[in-house]
Amino acid sequence: MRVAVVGATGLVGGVMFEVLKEHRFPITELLPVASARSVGKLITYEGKEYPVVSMEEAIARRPDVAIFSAGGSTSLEWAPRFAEVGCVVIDNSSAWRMHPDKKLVVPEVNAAGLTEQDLIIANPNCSTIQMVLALAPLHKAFGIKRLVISTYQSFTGTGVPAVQQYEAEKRGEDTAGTDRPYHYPIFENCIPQCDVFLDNAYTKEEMKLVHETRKILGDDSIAITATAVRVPVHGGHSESVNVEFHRPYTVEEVRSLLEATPGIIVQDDIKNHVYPMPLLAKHRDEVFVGRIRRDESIENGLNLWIVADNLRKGAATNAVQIAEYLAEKKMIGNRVEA
Ligand code: 2RA
Repeated sequence: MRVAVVGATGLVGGVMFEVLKEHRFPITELLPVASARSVGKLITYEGKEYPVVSMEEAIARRPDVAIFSAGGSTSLEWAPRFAEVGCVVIDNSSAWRMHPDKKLVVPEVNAAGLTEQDLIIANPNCSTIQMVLALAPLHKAFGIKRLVISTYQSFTGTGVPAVQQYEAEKRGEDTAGTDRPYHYPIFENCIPQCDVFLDNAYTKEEMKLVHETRKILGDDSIAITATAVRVPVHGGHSESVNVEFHRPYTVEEVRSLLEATPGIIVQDDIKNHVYPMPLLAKHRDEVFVGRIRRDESIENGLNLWIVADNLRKGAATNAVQIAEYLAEKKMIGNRVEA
């Protein structure tokens, strides 16, 4: 399979190569793609060096699949041009997620809806992916009426600049006045702002959780409110999720449904201090769920604690799993070369 990785020199791009290798994705030709300033740089993949190429060069090679992690504006401009040559684009940016004609996919939840006509497929936001993977079976069983979400998001979600800000502050440097991504220090701090504020006083990150969750679960009636917080943590995003169901449930039913869900690992044994933490989720592809308990303050209420590596299942792994699904269904990689 001829595979393009667009945004090859970014944080997610680097993890993408790790995941492709670990999953033994069938690559016959690898096309690392990045901005003009990176063209010619060498990317090592499975012991072989590949030069970073331009968008135009990658398109000319007519890849079977292109996995984008290059930001929304780049994806809006270039994803259609890859699609024009029959390449399936899996895009990590927010550019196409809410587009009415584009599918927003967490493979374990809704890959079955994909068809050969889907040439641009949107990867959901990291904090959405880990949450809907856990909520999908519960929504099916008990019907979700309302969600109250608090996220604790790794600074790695903001990419290399945020890692550089964190590391500088950890060394004791004052980053005030530098071109840092956050308004305030992130080291030994929590910042209640992920992305920019909108007119409704929520951030883009918080509204992604609202809109994307409804689209993936296929239910616009779900009432959702969210607070997204940036935290000085490396290994992943954590989420406290309060759920109100339409129908009665038992904690045992919830635990069984989660344990039966591919991609979910239940870590829930409070007597032995067993619960999910970014420390344990880092470099893992799974979503970890714990602190499963009834919310006694409302009827049919449930509290969950959900943790995942935001660069893996929150981005690279989910995208590779979409590509694996497409390959398995022979929706990519079956092109006869002219
Ligand atoms: C973040 N989910 O964590 C966003 C983008 N990766 O900043």
